[in-house]
Amino acid sequence: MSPKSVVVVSNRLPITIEKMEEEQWVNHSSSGGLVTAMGPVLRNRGGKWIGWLGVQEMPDDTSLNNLLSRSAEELGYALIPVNITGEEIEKYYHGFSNEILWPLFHDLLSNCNFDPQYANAYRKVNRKFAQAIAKGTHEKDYIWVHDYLLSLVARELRKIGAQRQTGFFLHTPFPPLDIFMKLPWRFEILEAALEYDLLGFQTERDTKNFLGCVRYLLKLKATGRKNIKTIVTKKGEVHIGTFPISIDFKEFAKSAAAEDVTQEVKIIRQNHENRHLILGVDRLDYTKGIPHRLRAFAEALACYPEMRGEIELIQIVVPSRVDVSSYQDLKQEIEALVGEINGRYTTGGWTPVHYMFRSVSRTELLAYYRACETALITPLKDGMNLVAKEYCACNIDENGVVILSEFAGAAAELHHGALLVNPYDIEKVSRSIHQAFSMELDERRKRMKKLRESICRNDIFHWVNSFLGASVKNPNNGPEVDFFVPSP
Ligand code: GDG
Repeated sequence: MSPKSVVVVSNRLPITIEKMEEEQWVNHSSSGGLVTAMGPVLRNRGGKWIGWLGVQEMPDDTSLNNLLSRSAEELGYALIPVNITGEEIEKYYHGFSNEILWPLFHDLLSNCNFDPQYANAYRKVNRKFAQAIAKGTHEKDYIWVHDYLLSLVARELRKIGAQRQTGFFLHTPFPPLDIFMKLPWRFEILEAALEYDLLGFQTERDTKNFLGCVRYLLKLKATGRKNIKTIVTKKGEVHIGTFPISIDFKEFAKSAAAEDVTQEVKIIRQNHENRHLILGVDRLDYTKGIPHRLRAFAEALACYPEMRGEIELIQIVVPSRVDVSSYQDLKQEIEALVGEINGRYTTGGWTPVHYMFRSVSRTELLAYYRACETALITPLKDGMNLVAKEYCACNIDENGVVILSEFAGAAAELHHGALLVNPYDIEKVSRSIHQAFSMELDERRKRMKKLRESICRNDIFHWVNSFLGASVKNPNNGPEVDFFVPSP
């Protein structure tokens, strides 16, 4: 009998590919937290990753095979691509996933476009993922599916008669009943979710929201232990738990202390001598609350004149979905606000907002984390927000302040050390900016130490181990291999 291995399924594979001259395809490995965390679970243990390559034009068979075997060799596990057509990307990815589920799950109902055409494409692509799983994995493999784009995969697996043990982790928040009720496909999404064997959410609030929807809409009650609940459906048992995602804390702390980052920190400090630097880093997305943050920063300059000439906001916005018109509108709104603030307050030698619309290298990002006295992280809603955790891990001098939205998943863990704010409350955010600016070193240290200790304890390896650990609570359920990952 084949051994049980872990198979990760996500919309995107952990590599990106690009066509060079002479029709040659090249691959680059991605280096996100999930890829780092899953490496030790998959590598040399028969592990596999299933996902889309991110290109509409697929390489021909020979180039594709070469590319995948080269990548598999580098990563130490197999890659199985799912082919998605241009029209499917429009309707499944941009449509159902990003015009319906993404805004709905972030409580932003007015951003939803409930176009009925999108639902079929979503089902069809989830079916394609199920087919790739059925074809590319063993019956005894453990299938770990990620995120809102693939909520129907377990149901599709059953429909095509493929028996697999499955787990699902939702990286976004799960909305409260009042919001979820508005989804025209609410029963289908909930019922399909209950076809997984284990469902994981970022925070207790998300888990409670999900259980509340199941209780009200499907009349099913959860029972069981404190941290893992069980729901019995016609199909069997589903386990539900909270597993807050994290980062490779030690790796971030180590890289932040490295020479290249230290040099970069010096340059940033020289360019902003004697200033209190406040950092914002976000993908261009309306959930991140960038305009609200800029208004709060302007309010702080208006209310606390002693901070003028002393504080500077460095706002990095990473381009994302720039071909979507609402995202272009958001970019224009941000740029108009930056222009207004700078136009109003700039003096010779002092510019209040430094705005970058591009992604920065990892070295640069870590240097900004280290160089800035305060992180201003104010999403309107966020599954977790890894920037908050990365900022703390890189704050090796332990003197930074985190101002954090109470609607970021990270607030559940970081509320003891961070200054929590409601991002819609411009006055409160502005007061918190002033509080961070005036905070004594002793208090900053006390708060930052707490934050760092907690993130170090609950790192990404802890997250993987708790999810996979919960999947084996039932011995017939989870992977048999010794998959536990030691924190390096
Ligand atoms: C989803 C959920 C949840 C950002 N700019 C640059 C850069 N980054 C990296 C950061 C961080 C990541 O991107 C962003 O992570 P977030 O957690 O903030 O947000 P989402 O992308 O929205 O992710 C979220 C997450 O899934 C995990 O479950 O926390 O709530 O929405 O790692 O470092 N990296 C580099 N240059 C940049 O300019 N190199």
